[in-house]
Amino acid sequence: MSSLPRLDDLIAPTSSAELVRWVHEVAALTQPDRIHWCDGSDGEAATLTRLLLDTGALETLHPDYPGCHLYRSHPNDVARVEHLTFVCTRDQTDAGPNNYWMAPAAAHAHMDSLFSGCMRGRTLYVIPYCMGPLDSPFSRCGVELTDSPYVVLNMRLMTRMGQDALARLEREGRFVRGLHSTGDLDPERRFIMHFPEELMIKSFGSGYGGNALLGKKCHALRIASWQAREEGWLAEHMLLVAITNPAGETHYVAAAFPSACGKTNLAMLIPPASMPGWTVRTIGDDIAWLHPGPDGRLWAINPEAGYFGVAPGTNARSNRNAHDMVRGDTIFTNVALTDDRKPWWDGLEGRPALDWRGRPYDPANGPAAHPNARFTVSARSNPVYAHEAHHPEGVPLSAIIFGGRRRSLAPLVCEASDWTHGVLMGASVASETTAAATGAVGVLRRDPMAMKPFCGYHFGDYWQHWIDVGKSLRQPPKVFHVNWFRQDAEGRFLWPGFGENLRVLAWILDRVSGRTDAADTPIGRMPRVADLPLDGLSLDSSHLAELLAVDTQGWHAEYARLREEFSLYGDRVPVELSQRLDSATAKLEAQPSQR
Ligand code: OXD
Ligand code: MN
Repeated sequence: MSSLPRLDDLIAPTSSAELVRWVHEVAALTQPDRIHWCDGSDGEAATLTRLLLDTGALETLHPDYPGCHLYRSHPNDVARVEHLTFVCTRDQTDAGPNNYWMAPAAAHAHMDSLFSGCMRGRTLYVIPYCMGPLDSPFSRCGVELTDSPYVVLNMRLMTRMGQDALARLEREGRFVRGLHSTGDLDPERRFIMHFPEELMIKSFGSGYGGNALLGKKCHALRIASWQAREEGWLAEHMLLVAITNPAGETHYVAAAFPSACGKTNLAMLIPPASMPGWTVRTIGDDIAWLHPGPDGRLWAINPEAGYFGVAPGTNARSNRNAHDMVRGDTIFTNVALTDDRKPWWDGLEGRPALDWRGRPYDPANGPAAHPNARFTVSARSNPVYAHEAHHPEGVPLSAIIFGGRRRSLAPLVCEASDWTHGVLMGASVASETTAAATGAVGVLRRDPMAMKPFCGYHFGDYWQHWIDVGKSLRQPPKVFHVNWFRQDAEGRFLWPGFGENLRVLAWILDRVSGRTDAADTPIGRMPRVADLPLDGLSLDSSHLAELLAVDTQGWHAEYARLREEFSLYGDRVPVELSQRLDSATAKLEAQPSQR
């Protein structure tokens, strides 16, 4: 039975007939009491915040945190759900073994049955948004329809949302459609479905960021990666930084690490005191869209406008910029509280009084803040936000860095001999799992280009696309692999990480500028100890040797595992990539065993 919409809800503030038609179609299916077209204004945000405070969904914090609020999600809804995330292509093979697949017709039918009537008693919010600067030819618009005011407030911090985005969308006509409802948060009725051929997303049953803020992973990675392949560019799970050396030379670097491996920390890195004259500024901390430019270089934009960062571990020592940034206008999700209502998580001073579920803190119940507790904050609050983030043409990349969280084997840094070798390095990224997704933590899993949960199509085709993009570049960025997470036998980290990572970045930039040599090894080019700028850092020389060693036997086993994993992708694995793996193995064989 269809209820009559209110008259003012039918008066849509847009000239896009397609958008109006879709909103009415969704309203007929989901039966909301009201439709609200978001304009992105401060007044709108204040009204929604008040609404959520009144219902108790948001809570105010200590006055030292002006404009900040606490949100507690349902305890069963605290992370991305990869096993419930689908890519629904007409031909199953296009989604690849790296995605769960369902036939589009069956997926639509299933999702529509879940959405049927699900917004009764609720408001349907229409969120027009633009991923990327409003005036960039590389930006893409989308519209999220959701029944969650929390999602609206987060999307306002994370994207360019509201009237200006709507105006661009009306000019362009094309937009990604995302339909979202928190439903009843029943994990049995939770699905995140992507229809790349229709530029459509349907997400039901979760309010958690990666599942519900559809501009982020769903649009800017899964759908965008598909569009990018059709159009000759790359949508990647990468941070973007501007690094300026003491001579005033600025380089732009993109880096791909799996979730919760410190992308936000690297993007906001504070140079160590012993490296005066260096500055690092953030362009983005999670997603980069890369386009071959007319000059033969690779140009990058950050499609996002805010950060959805992991809170635990963020403190004045690990990331003072982020620590300062979340002192105002921030939404905290699933953090603990001190007795004077300050947000708290592991790594901060003070003591938790209430845990992330609002219970009096009791260590028997586990950590006080959820390990995947988050902050959502506008990039404008970042003290080192780079003005280049607004450049419509993006920034030209000098280097691309891949990395993972690996306690053994992968050295501190290694340079690819050329682009295709770089693609092999990217395809071999592996990392120990973290709390950003549901499932076991600390298990090594292969995460090619850090895109395992986010690539919207077959990995074999994706690697081919990477190789093809490289061929279109006359000055491709140099490609590197880093590992900040090596441990000794007792589980102690061998490398201090955080700000000290700039030493590795400095070597990388020296390589880019041809200022330093590197040693050829069977796995790539590596610095000799004397090449790394280590002044002011006291590091055990045996640790350094360990960090830069090549464990020939270990790499043999690694390449054998990689060959096995490539075989999962069948004949779509590019021949050039397999050949590179063969030649990498042959190089190891020519090398006397080091262990
Ligand atoms: C994220 C993630 O939230 O990668 O950025 O999980
Ligand atoms: Mn991420």
